[in-house]
Amino acid sequence: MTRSLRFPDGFLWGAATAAYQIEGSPLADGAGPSIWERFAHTPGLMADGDTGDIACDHYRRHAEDVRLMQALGLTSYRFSIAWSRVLPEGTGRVNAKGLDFYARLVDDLLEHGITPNVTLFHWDLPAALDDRGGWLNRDSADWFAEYAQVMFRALDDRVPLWTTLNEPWVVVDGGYLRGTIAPGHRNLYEAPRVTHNLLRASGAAVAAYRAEGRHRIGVVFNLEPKYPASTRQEDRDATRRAHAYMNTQFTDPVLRGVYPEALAALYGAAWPDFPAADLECIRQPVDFVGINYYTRQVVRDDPTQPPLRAAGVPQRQRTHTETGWEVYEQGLIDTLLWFRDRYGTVPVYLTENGAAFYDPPQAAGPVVEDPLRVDYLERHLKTLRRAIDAGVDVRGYYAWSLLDNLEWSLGFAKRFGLYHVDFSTQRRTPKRSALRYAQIIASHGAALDEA
Ligand code: PNW
Repeated sequence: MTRSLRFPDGFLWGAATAAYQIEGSPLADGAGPSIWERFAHTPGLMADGDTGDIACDHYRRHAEDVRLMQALGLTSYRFSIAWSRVLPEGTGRVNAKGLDFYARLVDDLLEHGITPNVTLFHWDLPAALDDRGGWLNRDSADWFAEYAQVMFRALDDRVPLWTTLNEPWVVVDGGYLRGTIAPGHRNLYEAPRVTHNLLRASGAAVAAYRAEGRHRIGVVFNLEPKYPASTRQEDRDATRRAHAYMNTQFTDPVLRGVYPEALAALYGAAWPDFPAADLECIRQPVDFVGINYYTRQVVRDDPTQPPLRAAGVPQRQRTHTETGWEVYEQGLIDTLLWFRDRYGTVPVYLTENGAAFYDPPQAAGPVVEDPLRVDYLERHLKTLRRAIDAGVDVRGYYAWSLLDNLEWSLGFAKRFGLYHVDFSTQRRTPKRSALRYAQIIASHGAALDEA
């Protein structure tokens, strides 16, 4: 007899998006520009010259998109607020029209029985704040707390789940070390300072929430398990360094109040002496942690590369996505068990999981066939169910993403959506994975048994 894969009662079935990736109309109704507006309009930085000027036109089609969520049977939707729609200069004056867009979206979600899960920062820093040093300025923690407070006061009566930051590692690594995303810096000295100010900002927002929020707040990390390419000591050491850089650089200070020791050696002379009191602010207890899981990395020591540039060893025999990520669902349970063992029983949401695959264009067909994404979804949900059986307190799952969208500097060519978007007509078409996810949701996971 097969054990039923039904998920626990109250488990949230979601999909996720981010403001700049889907909304379009980035300057509408009095919004200020963000660093993504600037980055995307700097020639040569975006694949195919793509921008978020229109994206999925969600700013104007949000009602239609909520109906797509309803068709899936979603019980939760994770989205982000564009800070500069609400505070065009980043601090100070509030733009009522910007706030209003999100208030209407929240109301619409609630009317459809969908729990909003709101991310305050998914990478689109107001450009006005970048002009003041952005995340390199220690004042950024106060700016963020001020903005967070505006949002709490406007929406906490209707929003039960808040997250401060999405994936600080990607901001630090892509935005300040490698320059692949906004603001496009390449500076080893900036990276650890940005880590620190992002985490201080998150802590300050959590503290503000404790003062006046009535629900729950957490932070979202992208975690990627690291496995040594061999049993050689050099490979094991390189694996530990890669893990400290990508994972515990963020989770340890927030959940234990310390930076991993390995960081000082990794950053070398760029590692600053942070005031000890900052760690107390960073360590504000959170109500939950969001984990974004996509893939793993197999690490081999490479003495010819700087320590933060460790490239993974390709696993050629296995399936990879269009962004070059190995499909490795075992890494999800490994990560969740590691997280629970290291940090204890803090509730977890899987706030992103998904895959870019090439979806063959199907002229006017009712469904886009995406067998690889169906397989990815089923593998990861089954593995998530095993983690819950093993005692990890996982409260919900969010597929990345509801819609094909702007995959940051990779543009529109990398499609992660459950719904296909034709970017010339804005027509949305369900992919097979959307229909499969709807079945799984309707059966509360039991339909996974047949897969
Ligand atoms: C996440 N990595 O980004 C983001 O939260 C989404 O906005 C994005 O569209 C999605 O994943 C797909 O890429 C990541 O290099 C970017 O490990 C890079 C990494 C992880 C997550």
